[in-house]
Amino acid sequence: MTAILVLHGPNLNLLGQREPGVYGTTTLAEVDAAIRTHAASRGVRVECRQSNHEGVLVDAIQGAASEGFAAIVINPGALTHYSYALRDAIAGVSLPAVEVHLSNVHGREPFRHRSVTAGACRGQIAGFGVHSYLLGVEAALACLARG
Ligand code: CA2
Repeated sequence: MTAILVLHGPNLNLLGQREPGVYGTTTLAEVDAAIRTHAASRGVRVECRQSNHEGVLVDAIQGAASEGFAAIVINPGALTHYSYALRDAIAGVSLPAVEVHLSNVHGREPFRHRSVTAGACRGQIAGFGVHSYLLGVEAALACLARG
């Protein structure tokens, strides 16, 4: 069965607990449950992990292929805007990666308009709340289907 690794970056563990006006009231556990339900409906397995640490995310990306994952869906959080280490990790693996964001980063503060990681991904999905992740799974599957 195809397996997709879903990575959540720094502070996303706070979802549903702070800033509901920006990020909604859905908790990370509920986001992960929605991703798993969607993935099951598409006949794929997902594993969701969150870390507040750049290096842990880099290690997860580097190890994804050997752990049996076929693709990565990643919300790098604020690392999106400045982590060349994460960008290099994504660029350094052969797996397709899809960047997702809950909020529409392009309609927010100027520093959020730039993603240093998206260029190493197949593409970026932003602004659809929890649905961004489900669309991210769909995009990852499309990448796998077309090779
Ligand atoms: O919109 C997104 O998904 C972001 O990746 C979320 C990041 C932000 O830095 C990016 O610019 C856009 C922030 C994640 C932190 O989430 C929180 C949730 C609740 C309370 C505080 C932070």
